[in-house]
Amino acid sequence: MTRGLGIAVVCYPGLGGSGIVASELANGLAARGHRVTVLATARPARSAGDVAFERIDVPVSPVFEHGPYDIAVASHLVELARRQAIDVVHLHYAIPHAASALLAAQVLGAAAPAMVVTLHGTDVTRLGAHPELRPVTSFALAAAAGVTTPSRYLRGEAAACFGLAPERIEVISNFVDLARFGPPPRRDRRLAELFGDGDGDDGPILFHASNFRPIKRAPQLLDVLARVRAHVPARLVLVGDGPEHAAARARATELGVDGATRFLGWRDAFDDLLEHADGFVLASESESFGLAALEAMAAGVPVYGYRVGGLPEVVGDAGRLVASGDVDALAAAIVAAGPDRERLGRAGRTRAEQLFRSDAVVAQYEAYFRRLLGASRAVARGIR
Ligand code: GMT
Repeated sequence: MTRGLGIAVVCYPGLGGSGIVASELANGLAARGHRVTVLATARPARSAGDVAFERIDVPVSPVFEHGPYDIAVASHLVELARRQAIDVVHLHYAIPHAASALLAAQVLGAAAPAMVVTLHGTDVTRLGAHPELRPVTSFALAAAAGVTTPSRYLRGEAAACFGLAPERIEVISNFVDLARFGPPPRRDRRLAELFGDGDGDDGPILFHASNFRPIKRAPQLLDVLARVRAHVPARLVLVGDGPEHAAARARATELGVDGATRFLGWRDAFDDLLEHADGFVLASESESFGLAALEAMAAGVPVYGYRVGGLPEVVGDAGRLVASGDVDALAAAIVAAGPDRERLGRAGRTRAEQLFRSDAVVAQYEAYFRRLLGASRAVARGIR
């Protein structure tokens, strides 16, 4: 019988997809018998209570403006690896985690665990090329035992940005909990009730969930809604919070679609609402993957957005993607696809089941870790 691995997972616990993927992966690996410890500045929302968690405590001092997070992560890893058997450290989001891993590995020397970095998106596409970040991040990624991306698109971007050979980067897709996100036994009018008319039936209700960062272009969703409403009396429910939340609300007022929108703010869970929507809409300028789109697909909800980044790899035939920034085309696609809602929704669920099952992807990570460990042991024994 193969022994369970000691795995440390480092991630951001905040509102982003990288923290969701990291914590759900940690849960899945623990369920497969591995000893998993999650390290973050707070316990991530979806981290299971029975997975070990250690808080990274970044010192504060009037001497420095920003706490030395990167050194705190490295030091915590060193201390953890000395205290318990760790085979693999899996770091989510390269900045600054790749550099922290390199530092920890240097301190630990020959006893260092295998360092694996999963690139998630803006750590490549927005921050990766920053001159204050790229030299060290490229060096640290080259030194890591393994590097993964959730899409082929991001692998290409990462290889170009950090000068890595594409074959050094393993594509392992994100995944979805098919039990948590699924079509409801019977769709009901709970979204319409948010507008105070649960008995009415006057047009599709669209859904959006994000962290409202500028890259999501959330205000543009209201422009899309206004254009769709020129044809059908659609409405839009938005979940989440972030820097452009206020701008999106203001855009709804400017366009006179206040009454057709509901901003629900941040919620830990929204699957009970999403599954009753007629479509999931996003206007992102870039998405390495689009985890929220996958969750909608698993719930049997068609996805409408722009043909950017890794979204086409994820969405396939489960929705409609149009040229980036073409608000008219996106609105037209939503209107035209309306009668196809059930078929597109079924295609999304099938695609999620076939390509993005959590058990299959967790097993893929496990096999990847074992392969890296096998290779490093072979090198240590002088076997090529
Ligand atoms: O890169 C980011 O903006 C942050 C990151 C996150 O933590 O939300 O999002 C990225 O990682 C997700 C999980 O892998 C992907 O589903 C998102 O598409 C990706 N965001 C971008 O590429 C903008």
